[in-house]
Amino acid sequence: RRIQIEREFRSALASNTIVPHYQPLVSLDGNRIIGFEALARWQSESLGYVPPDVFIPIAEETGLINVLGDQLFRRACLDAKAWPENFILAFNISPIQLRDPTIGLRILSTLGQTGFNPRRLEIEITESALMQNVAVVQSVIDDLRCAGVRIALDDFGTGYATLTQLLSFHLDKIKIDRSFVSHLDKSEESLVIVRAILGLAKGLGLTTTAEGVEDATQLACLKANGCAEGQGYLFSKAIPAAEIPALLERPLLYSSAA
Ligand code: G
Ligand code: G
Ligand code: MN
Repeated sequence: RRIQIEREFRSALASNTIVPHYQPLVSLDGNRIIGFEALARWQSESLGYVPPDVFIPIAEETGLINVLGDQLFRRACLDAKAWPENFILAFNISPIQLRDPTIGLRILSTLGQTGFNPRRLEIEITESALMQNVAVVQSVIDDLRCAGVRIALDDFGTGYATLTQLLSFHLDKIKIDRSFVSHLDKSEESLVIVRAILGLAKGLGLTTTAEGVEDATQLACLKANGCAEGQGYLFSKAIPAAEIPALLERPLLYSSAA
């Protein structure tokens, strides 16, 4: 099965059939959409839907992640140019992609070619990415930040980085992992952790996004504790680019939630 997926993956890559879908990023101050995170989606004719958890690791093992990433990023920049002018695009870069010291310059070159403003781009990287090849990662982050690109730390709280290690990088945003958000209403411990992360971020001057917001209780709790942005099924799952205009037409659900 793995060999079959890999074969289909190579042909999907050649025919550009793996495409980004977009999940809204919502400002909790008034529940306004302020941008979208690109998430790779592959609907294969022979295999059906293949989730990124399956094909991203294959792309990484085969070394094709750079080709895939570049393809998805170019497409995302072009799609994002059709959005309202101030909307941001968030794009994921895996630890393997960060081993390549040219990734930052490739991202900047695609921004130049597509005419997408670097100040509207947010690159998401995980804690584990920061722990490997520290010097390379640092220089990639510096290249990007110099050009105005913001850096978000994805899945915060699930990795093994120490605070000192994290703080040695210049970051702009922390994304609170959905495992903490999903237990907010049931577990006192999750609430304590979420509050601690929000306090830490505030003290360090970083913005915060809560991932995996699924219900109005979680939303109210995040808002009450000063979280700036949210993302999750409560607002919308990731949708194809073509569905974005319709999503922006109608008011967001829960816009009146406390
Ligand atoms: O999209 P969810 O829908 O299933 O994504 C699962 C995982 O795959 C997440 O950890 C997400 O960061 C990762 N992922 C999704 N799209 C991309 C992408 O375009 N590039 C990279 N590197 N990872 C992605
Ligand atoms: O690791 P990263 O944060 O990039 O991955 C985002 C992943 O989270 C994707 O797989 C996306 O489909 C998923 N996701 C987004 N919103 C929700 C949600 O509200 N609940 C759950 N369970 N998963 C979500
Ligand atoms: Mn992400």
